[in-house]
Amino acid sequence: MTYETILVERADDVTTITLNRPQAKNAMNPQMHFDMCRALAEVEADDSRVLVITGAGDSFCAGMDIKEYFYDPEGQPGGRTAARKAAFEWMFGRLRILPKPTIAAVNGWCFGGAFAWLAVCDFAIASETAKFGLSEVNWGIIPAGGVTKLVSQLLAPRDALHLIMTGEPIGARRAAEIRLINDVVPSEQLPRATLGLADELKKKNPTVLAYCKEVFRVDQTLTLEEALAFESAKWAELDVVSKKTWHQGALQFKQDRSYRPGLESYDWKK
Ligand code: V55
Repeated sequence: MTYETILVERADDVTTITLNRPQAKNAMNPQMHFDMCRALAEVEADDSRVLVITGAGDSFCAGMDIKEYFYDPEGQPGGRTAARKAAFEWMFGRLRILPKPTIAAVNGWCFGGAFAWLAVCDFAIASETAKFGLSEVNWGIIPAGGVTKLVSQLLAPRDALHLIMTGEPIGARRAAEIRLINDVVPSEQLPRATLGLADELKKKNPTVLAYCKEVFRVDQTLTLEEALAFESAKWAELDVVSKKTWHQGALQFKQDRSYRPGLESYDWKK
């Protein structure tokens, strides 16, 4: 499938979506939201194991396109409604709950609205040249579209409010320090580091990974009492769906001695 504003490639069971408006620092215009909706629907349905999202050129994603997403639609009937619906659909209706691991490979500038979907990716690895900032306050809006909420969930309050209220950009090292990202690597190593993590994830049972991710997400808003019940229920559901795949894990350890559970994965394909 080809798109106007993004590139979608598939290699070794890893789908890579590259935001491809480098002349606009990969700012998200309405067309990009429509393209991302379709692309993520495709990734959801295909049998790729890991999704990577990155940017073309020297930018990861400069946020919502100020002219095409915010300003131009002001006078039009419906305004931003259609584009905003599409943006929320791909970020929160699809990417956030995608039943496979997602990695943001932050290759450069990452601003404003990009934080909304950076925050809902499972992992983020950045090039040491990447810069992150909540630029909203710098031009007279608040971080909306879930950005304030998600940043406040991801970061400590002091760090979140500093980004939100100063609009001051931070480097990748600082971003790793405040745990906005998992790791920072030299630019030329970003693809290798990203695919290295993807390879680790590909060794795990994909069904189990999907349940890990869902339970982690849903647990956030539950009481301990509810979470204990939910985790037991989801484990029981996984046992049905996976036909107790963990019995293989137990036998390969105790009987075959073919792997060490603390250090590596059982062979879930057996
Ligand atoms: C922003 C982001 C949005 C949006 C409106 O903070 C404003 C910027 C992620 O979507 O719809």
